[in-house]
Amino acid sequence: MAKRNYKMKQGSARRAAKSWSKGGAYRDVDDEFVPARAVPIKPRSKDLRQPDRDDALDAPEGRVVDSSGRAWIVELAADDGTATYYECTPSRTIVTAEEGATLVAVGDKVSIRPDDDPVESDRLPTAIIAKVHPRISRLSRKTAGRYDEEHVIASNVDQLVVLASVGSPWYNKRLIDRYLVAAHRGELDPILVVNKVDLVAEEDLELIVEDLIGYEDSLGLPLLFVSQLEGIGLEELREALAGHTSVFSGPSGVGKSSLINKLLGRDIQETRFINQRTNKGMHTTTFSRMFRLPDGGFVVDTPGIREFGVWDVTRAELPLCFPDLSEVAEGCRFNSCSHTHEPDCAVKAAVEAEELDPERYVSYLQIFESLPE
Ligand SMILES: Nc1nc2c(ncn2[C@@H]2O[C@H](COP(=O)(O)OP(=O)(O)O)[C@@H](O)[C@H]2O)c(=O)[nH]1
Ligand SMILES: [Mg+2]
Ligand SMILES: [Zn+2]
Repeated sequence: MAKRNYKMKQGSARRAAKSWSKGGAYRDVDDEFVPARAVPIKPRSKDLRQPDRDDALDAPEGRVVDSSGRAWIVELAADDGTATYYECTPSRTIVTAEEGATLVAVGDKVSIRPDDDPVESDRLPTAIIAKVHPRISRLSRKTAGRYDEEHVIASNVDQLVVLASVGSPWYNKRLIDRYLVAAHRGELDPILVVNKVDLVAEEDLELIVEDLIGYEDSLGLPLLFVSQLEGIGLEELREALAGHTSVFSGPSGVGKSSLINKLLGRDIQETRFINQRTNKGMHTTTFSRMFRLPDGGFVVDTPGIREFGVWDVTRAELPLCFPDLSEVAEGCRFNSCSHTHEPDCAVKAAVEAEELDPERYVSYLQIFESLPE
């Protein structure tokens, strides 16, 4: 389990709710449709992945900062603080320890072999990705659709910003709890950020804080209420992100890209790299991209997801991904209690006694059902 190295800010959510100023009328938002299609990224033949071979040793090492599912941008950082960017494709004989997972993901450390062809001034130099270095941490989900594969949304990040909003769309605790399982599984420290507080009246916001405060009180999660639009809570968010590499995830329309714009002080929708060769939309919100924060640290913007299937957790492991639940579970009659049908289940008793949040238990049951027996 990942170390909790963030500063606990008890009561910060309540303070944010109080400091919120009145006046935000409901605004129409263009809740753009982002397909949940996760492209399973494979070399032409899976057999060509090579876990051991290491002739990529001399190749320069960089980090994937941009993924379109077809091409990847790799940043090579020089000692003097400058960086060179390459447009890359994976080698057919790529070296990677990963099987059945996204081949190259944003955040991956990779070794690349720059191509020899002369660089044209109006496009990035090209290179081949020879090796993907082992992933230290990851945000993964079950690939949507017909593929039973791991979709790596971002790798080698240390913090997961679970972004939700209070209207257009409304937050969904089932989804939040799925993210927390993924954070636990992927060795990430989660923080819960609730955006668009300008959309609700003050008294409603108090109810919302009441509804979500358990994440801070029982789970020790940093919980921040912000409004990108009105600039509320952004200082606290900056503080929580400084020095970390954080992936922003959440449904389409919660404000991931606009918040990142605010944090960077520029418009990330603008094309960062011009892809003259394919002339395809390399840089719409359907892709993940990593940015350097002005105060140190990095953030990853990701496409909106519509489904978040928990990846690589067994039914037996699931209670461990619910620390509040597993704490109570010590009192169950059976060690192997699944907390679903067994007699003398301390978890069910705690839910009935309202010592454990019934909603967390609902999430547990729902994820439990979604996992293979
Ligand atoms: N009212 C309100 N709207 C916001 C706020 N933040 C973002 N939005 C709007 O929400 C919509 C979706 O934002 P976007 O950043 O594209 O969301 P993403 O899909 O999560 O990247 C846009 O129309 C934004 O203007 C906010 O704090 N308050
Ligand atoms: Mg976006
Ligand atoms: Zn039990």
